Amino acid sequence: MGTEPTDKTLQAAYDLAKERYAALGVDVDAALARLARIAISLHCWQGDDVGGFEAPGSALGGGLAATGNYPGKARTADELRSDLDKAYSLIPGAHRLNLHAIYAETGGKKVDRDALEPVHFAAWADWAKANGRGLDFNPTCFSHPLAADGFTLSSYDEDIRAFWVDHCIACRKIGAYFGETLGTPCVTNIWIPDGLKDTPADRKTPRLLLKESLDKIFAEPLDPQFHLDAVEGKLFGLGSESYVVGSHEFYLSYAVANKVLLTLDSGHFHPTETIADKLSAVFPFVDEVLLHVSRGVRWDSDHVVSFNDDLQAIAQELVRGDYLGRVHIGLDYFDASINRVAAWVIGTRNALKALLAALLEPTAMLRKWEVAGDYTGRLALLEELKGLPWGAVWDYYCAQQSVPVGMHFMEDVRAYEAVTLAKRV
Ligand code: RNT
Ligand code: ZN
Repeated sequence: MGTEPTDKTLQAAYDLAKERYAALGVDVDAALARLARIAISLHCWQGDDVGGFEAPGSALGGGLAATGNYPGKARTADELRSDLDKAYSLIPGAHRLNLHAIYAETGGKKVDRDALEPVHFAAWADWAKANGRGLDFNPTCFSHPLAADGFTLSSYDEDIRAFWVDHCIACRKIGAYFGETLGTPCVTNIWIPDGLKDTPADRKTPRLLLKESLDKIFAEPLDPQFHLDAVEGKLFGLGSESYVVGSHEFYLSYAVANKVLLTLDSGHFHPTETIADKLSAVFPFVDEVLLHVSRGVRWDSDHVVSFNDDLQAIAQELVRGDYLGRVHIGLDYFDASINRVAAWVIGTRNALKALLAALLEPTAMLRKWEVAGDYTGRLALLEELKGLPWGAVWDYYCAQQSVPVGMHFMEDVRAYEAVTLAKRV
């Protein structure tokens, strides 16, 4: 891993990088100041493979799968918070936490999901407040007996629908409590697994039922200062290969018609589709977007976020379109085959690196050449930019934010694994 670069070498590399960017008219200090204001919502569920604390060993449903059995997964909320604290300490900037309803703390009492209340999340809110973190939230419409046949809000069974409507209403109240307690709006995101393995005879009725359920859930307006609603579609899941009730077009239309946020999960589209291209297409019609930054690999939509072309294109669109003020950036992946704390750290640092690289782009120059029809110049510059020393800027930013520079975060991860995770057997 080498030795930690000295402040002097970091500073020297940064100064050289600044000069290179200044030659293109890019203000590096301003880019770092902007980056420091971006809060990414870390997904709590990477810490325990989307298990939650309802019942020990409860099976993951809804066509989601976390493969691998790396030792040390969090078994309690205290362990999960401890793991999160470790992860945040290795990520530059101030970030949020995205919770799921199955992470309620009910003190050993069985509380079904339609009866959840803010008090069951008080410890999370206290922890968030003490650490200056915002919270986001999600109803958990899977891994439950009433979701066992694959249908929740769009079920033909009225009682099943009512149960999940009540759960989502309970979750909005919990989200509003987070927003009021922490003074930053909580985004509560609805994703349901509803769909069919094989070709349906009726695509229409479940979608009408879903619309009806959503209308009931959102009937009570909540103050956007504290609470925002979002809806997330998907192309297919395990067991819903042929039909997903809550498809992209369904929720895009719902979000536009009902003024809720649209969630775009980068793993939820055809492999050659990118959500980068969708941002400028939906922003004229929706006020705000929630991103689930993820990475699809063949059948899976939830690999650890990698610094790949897709991620960079998303970050570029956010910066070029000046959308950072209208987007809530969340992560969504679950890898159980590697150290789970490292998975958070690597994915979040990658998302931040991509945002930094985008903030360092000479956007005005690129646009000028494009408008003038100089596509050759545009290509030449875009390719040159890939080799510019943004890494020196990133290293400097990590040091400035008092987090490990480069691979040194792995020393902390390994020490935490040896001292804490290894004892969880
Ligand atoms: C599933 C959706 C959803 C979940 C989380 C756990 O395909 O992406 O966001 O990953 O709710
Ligand atoms: Zn998602």
